[in-house]
Amino acid sequence: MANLILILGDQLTADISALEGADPKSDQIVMAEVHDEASYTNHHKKKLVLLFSAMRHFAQRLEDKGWTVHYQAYHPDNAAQSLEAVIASHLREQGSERVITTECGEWRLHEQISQWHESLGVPVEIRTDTRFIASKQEFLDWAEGRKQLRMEFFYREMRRKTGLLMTSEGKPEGGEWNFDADNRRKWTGKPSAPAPFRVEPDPVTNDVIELVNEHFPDHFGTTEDFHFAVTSEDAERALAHFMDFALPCFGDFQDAMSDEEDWLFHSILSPYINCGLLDPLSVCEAAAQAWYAGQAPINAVEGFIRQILGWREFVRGIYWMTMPDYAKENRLGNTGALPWFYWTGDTRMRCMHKAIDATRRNAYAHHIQRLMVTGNFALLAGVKPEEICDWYLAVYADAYDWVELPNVLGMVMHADGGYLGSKPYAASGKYIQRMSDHCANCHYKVNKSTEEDACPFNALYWHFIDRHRDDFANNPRMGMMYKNWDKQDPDRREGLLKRAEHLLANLNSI
Ligand code: FAD
Ligand code: DLZ
Repeated sequence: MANLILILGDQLTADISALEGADPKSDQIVMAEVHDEASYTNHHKKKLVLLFSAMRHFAQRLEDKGWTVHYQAYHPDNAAQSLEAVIASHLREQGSERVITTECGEWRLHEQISQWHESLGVPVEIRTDTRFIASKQEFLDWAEGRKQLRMEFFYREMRRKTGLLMTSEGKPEGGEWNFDADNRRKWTGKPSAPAPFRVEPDPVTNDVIELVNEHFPDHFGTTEDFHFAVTSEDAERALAHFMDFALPCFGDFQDAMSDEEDWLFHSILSPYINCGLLDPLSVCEAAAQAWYAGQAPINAVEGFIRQILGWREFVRGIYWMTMPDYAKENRLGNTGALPWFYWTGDTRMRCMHKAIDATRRNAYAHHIQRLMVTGNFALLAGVKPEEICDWYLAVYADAYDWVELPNVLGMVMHADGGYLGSKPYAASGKYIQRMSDHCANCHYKVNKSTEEDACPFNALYWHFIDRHRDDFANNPRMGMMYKNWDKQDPDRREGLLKRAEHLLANLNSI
């Protein structure tokens, strides 16, 4: 029986489950650049280049291996502008009897594909995505009956399951499960941060850059200086580059931010892991190997592995356990609009400007910029979860709903009631000062609170604490904050609230 095998833009993995047992002599593959996928959000131009170029290279690879690949390159005049329309037209042409695909990552498209057997009139086999370390069912089984779902405990299960950083007696290597306490150093320029791994665009990528500039001019960001890997070989080289030059310092400076350096000691691997060019488990194994070989310390290796084995798997589990209702959550009742400077970087707050500008140029900002700068500001400013989620989905090369949504709606906005953290990651300017050198170059003064040139994070922080007393005063991890707030001089409290009200009324001109 001839099958039509659909491979999506984030399924660029040679052993993707949709290809299991397939026969290159009879089965045919479909891959398509389509308007519907390219424009369901205002994808960063570099993300479009990455995906379209990686898809083209992957299709070529399959053809070289003897597969017939029907590849649709993007054109606004293509008759088929959705994946369903592409599949429908191939079914008509080839007369295939069945469609096979691997489950897709996002609820939106998953819902559509789940209905295809009816609309297309042929069986559609949707296979498990085996690239994740925990299946959806495994996560549900783990979650069942637990009062609280905490990443740390799920992570330990994943360590046991994979044996990563585990002794032969079943104990965590280094004697601890988690070395985060060692991972909070500020970076003051030493040791110097490695240059990020670069691949110069080949002719395929250059064609895509031209296409994106021509047909997606209004999308966020720029294609300039595109240097992402677009093949699995180059993504493997990016992994090796990280292991050699950044992993040893990854832990120490994991939470640091710099006015000068966009990438610090982060891996910049998420764009590749998420679209299938790198396998998450192999990445973790490579990191563990670096520790056993004495090339990186335990705090770095454990911290790195936890991000993938713990956080990445955990957010995916939460997403599929709670969707579609999850996307509508807004437990803090936020109604604020997203300030326009999120799209321009045009703000006098140095840390916000730096994070947004890096995002515009690179389609990348590291975790602490996302969480404690742009995220923290949206939380304190009471931005509607939907608006800030749309922004995060648009602006990063690694953004897909399944991973972006829990991180933003849950971790940043605390809009889900606390799956991603037992308290909100709200912080004043002091945190940013402690972890970065931005404040020294800022128009605003981090040591001031109520004056016109006081760091906006300060008054907004206390306003957040004050206005959410009912939500958090009984949270044991927040009690100290309320004590601090209550014991401040009433005039000072009033001054802080007034300053915050002024900021909230004038967010676009901060
Ligand atoms: P590193 O710091 O080198 O970490 C290693 C790897 O761990 C990453 O490549 C990634 O695969 C994984 N990882 C780390 N933290 C997380 C996390 N919280 N959730 C899931 N995986 C994690 N990650 C995405 O892949 N896509 C997103 O759309 C995304 N949106 C985010 C939005 C917000 C508000 C926040 C706070 C975090 C978001 N993250 C997202 C998680 C994290 O910030 C990125 O994975 C990380 O910055 C990618 O850069 P890196 O590869 O250099 O990561
Ligand atoms: C993100 C994306 C983009 C921009 N374009 C395409 C595309 O043209 N064709 C395709 O098959 N996939 C694309 N993708 C990835 C899909 O949107 C992705 O499979 C879903 O977001 C599910 O994770």
